[in-house]
Amino acid sequence: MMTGKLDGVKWVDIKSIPTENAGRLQFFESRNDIDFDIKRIYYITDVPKGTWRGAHAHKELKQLLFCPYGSVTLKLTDGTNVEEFVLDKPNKGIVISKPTWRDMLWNVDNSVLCVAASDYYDVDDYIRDYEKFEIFVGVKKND
Ligand code: T46
Repeated sequence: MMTGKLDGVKWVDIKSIPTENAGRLQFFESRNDIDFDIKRIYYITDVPKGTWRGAHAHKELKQLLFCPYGSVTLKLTDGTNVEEFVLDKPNKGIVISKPTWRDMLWNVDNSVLCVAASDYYDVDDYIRDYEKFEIFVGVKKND
């Protein structure tokens, strides 16, 4: 997997251990595994295959996104470069730490998208207009 086109976006290996009785256990910790403190966890469920969500960016929020069940494609752009990341393993996550426009596609019914976020919910941190995002990141002039 190659990353690098998008500044502030990177794959993270989530620690995953086999457990004695059955199965595997995954875990991560603030600071030890990801470079921000987690203030909020949310997760998206009950979404049919083929659904797009997202269409926004965050001004300040940092997030670790992962999909412990199913498959979700993240289509990300910084306003210039576009990259797609498929989240389909419980031990693979994407950290987004700079303003990045995101669209998410559900590839499998009922895939669970989980997010560990650096801050509480703040409606003012969202940019939901693509042109305003381009101005915010400086790829377009505000005229
Ligand atoms: C993101 C992607 C990956 C809350 O009230 N509290 C919360 O913590 C969150 C995350 C959402 N909401 C409300 C706001 C909306 O009325 O839940 C509703 C659905 O949120 P939204 O349309 O933003 O959902 P997505 O799937 O487009 O985006 C979500 C997150 O909002 C966003 O931060 O990065 O997942």
